[in-house]
Amino acid sequence: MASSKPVLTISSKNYGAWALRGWLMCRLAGLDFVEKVIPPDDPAMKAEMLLLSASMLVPSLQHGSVKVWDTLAIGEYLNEIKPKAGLLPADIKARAHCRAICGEMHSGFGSMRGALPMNIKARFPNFKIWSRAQTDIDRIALIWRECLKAYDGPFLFGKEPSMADAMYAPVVTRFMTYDVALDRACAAYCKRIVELPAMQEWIEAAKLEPEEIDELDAEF
Ligand SMILES: N[C@@H](CCC(=O)N[C@@H](CS)C(=O)NCC(=O)O)C(=O)O
Repeated sequence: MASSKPVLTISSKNYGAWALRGWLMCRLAGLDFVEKVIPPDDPAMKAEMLLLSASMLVPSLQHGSVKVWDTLAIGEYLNEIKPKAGLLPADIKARAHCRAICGEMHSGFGSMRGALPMNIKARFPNFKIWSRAQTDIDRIALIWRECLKAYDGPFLFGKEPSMADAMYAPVVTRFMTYDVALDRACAAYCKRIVELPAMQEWIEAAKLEPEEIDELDAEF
C-alpha cells in the first residue's frame, strides 16, 4: 500500500544545501515524513521530478493534496500545520526578525554560495576566500552574533532551533568544509548546529554518498 505520509523530495545530501534546509525544517517541525531521493545527475529522473516539483528544484513537499516547493514556502507551511513546533518565534517582533534573516539567506549571499559550495564530505584547510565571499561571511557572522545576543542563544532565536537555524545550517557545514575563521560566539554556534541529532544523521548520510558530482561543485 502506498505511504500516506508526507513525502519530501530531495537530491544529494552531500551537495544539496536547499534540500538540507527543507529536510531539517521537517525534522524540527516534528513532521512524520518519508524522503524521496532523486539523484540530481540522473536524467531519467527529471520527468518524475517535474511531477513532484513544478520548479524542477528540490526540496519539494507533498502532503496529501498539498504540494509545496521552495524552501521558504515549505518552512511557512510547516509552521502553519505544526504551530507548536516553534519553527517561527511566537513573538511578533522576533518573528519578523526571523523572517527577515531567512529571506536574506534565501535571496542573498551569492558570492559566498558560489565560492564555497556545500560539500559536506570535503575539507579544504586554509582555503583562500575571495573578498566578496568574505563580505558575505562577515554579514552572516554579524546576523548570528546579533541573534545570539538578542535572544540569548544557544540557537538564533533562543532555546530551541527555528526555521532560521535550518536556513543557515548549510552555511555552518560550508564554514567547516572551507576552514572559515570565526569568532568564538559563531564557532560555538556552528558546533551547536552540527551536534543536533538531525544534523548528525544528515552528515553521516552525506558521507556515505558514493558519487562525486563535479557539476554540483558549483553554486548551491
Ligand atoms: N529557491 C529554491 C532553490 C532550490 C534549489 O536550487 N535546489 C537545488 C538542489 S539543493 C536543485 O534542485 N537543483 C537542481 C537539481 O538538483 O537537479 C528553494 O528555496 O528551494
